[in-house]
Amino acid sequence: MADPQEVRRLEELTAELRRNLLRLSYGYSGPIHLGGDMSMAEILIALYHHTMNVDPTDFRAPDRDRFILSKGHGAVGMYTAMALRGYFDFEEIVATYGRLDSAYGMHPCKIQLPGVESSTGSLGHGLPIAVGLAFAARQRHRSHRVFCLMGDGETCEGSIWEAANTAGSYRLGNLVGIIDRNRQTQSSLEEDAMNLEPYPDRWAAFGWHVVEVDGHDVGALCDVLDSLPPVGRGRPTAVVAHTIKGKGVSFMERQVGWHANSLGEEQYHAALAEVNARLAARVGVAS
Ligand SMILES: Cc1ncc(C[n+]2csc(CCOP(=O)(O)OP(=O)(O)O)c2C)c(N)n1
Repeated sequence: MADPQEVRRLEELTAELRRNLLRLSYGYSGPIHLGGDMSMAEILIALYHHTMNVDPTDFRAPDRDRFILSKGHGAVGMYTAMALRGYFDFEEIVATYGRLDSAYGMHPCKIQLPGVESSTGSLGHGLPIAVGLAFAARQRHRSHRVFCLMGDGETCEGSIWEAANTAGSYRLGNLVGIIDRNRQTQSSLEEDAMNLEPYPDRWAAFGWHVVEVDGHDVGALCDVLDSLPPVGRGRPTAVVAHTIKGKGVSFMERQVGWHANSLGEEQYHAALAEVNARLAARVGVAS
C-alpha cells in the first residue's frame, strides 16, 4: 500500500494541477481540452511524480522510463504535470500557450519540448509508437518501461488494436498501456454512441494482463503501478482507469460541452473554489 504521506503529497499535487489547468484556461482566449485533462489528472501525477524513473535535468538518460501521451489533445494536462515536476516553467506556458511562436501548442511537439517523447494528436498513433519503443528497449537489453496513456474513445481506432496485438504477440512485458476510461468521446457519451464493453476483456483477448482501478484514487493508482509484473517476456499490462470526464468541477463532470471549452470569470472562481474544497475534504479525511 502506498504510504499515506505520499498519497497526501500526490493529492495536493493533483489539486495544484487542476488549479493550474483552470488558471491557464481562464487566461486563454480559446477552448482548452479541460474535460479530458481533468479526467487524467491523477494518472499524470502518479506517473510523473511517483512511478516513472525520469529526471528533468537529464531528459535523455538512456534508461529513463518513456511516456507517450497517445490522447495528444490532453497536451495541456501533460505540460502542467511536467511543469510541476520541473521540466517547464508554468508561467511561460500561461504567457505563451497557443501562440504561433510558442512551443506549447494544443498538441505536443517533441522537437520543441525537451522531455516530450513523441509528438501526438492524431488519435490512434501513440500506442504503435510505444510498442516500437518497447520492442527497441528489449532488443537493446534495457530495463526501462514504456507507459502509454490513451483515451477510451481513441481506442475505437483500428491502429490501437494492431499495436495491441503486436504487443501481446511479442510479449512486451516492459509496456504499460493506461486507458482513461471516462466513457465519453469528443461529442457524445459512450451510452449514446459506440459501445466498448466488455472493455477489459478486449485487452485480455489481445494477450494483455489487465488491471482495473479507480482512476481518481491516486493511492490505488500507485499501488497498481508499484506492483507491475517484472520487465521481461511477460504480457504487456493494460491499466483500465475508471474516470469521470471533467472530474473535480461539478458543472464540467460528464458534460459533453466541456470536452473543450473556455472559462468565464464566474465559472473560473466557482471551479477553483470547488477544487480547493474537495482537497480540503480529502485532507480532512486523511488526517
Ligand atoms: C485521428 C483523429 N480523429 C479525430 C480527432 C479529433 N478528436 C480529438 S479528441 C477526440 C475524442 C477523443 O476521445 P477520448 O479518446 O475518449 O478522449 P477524452 O475523452 O479522454 O478526452 C476526437 C475525436 C483526432 N484528434 N484524431
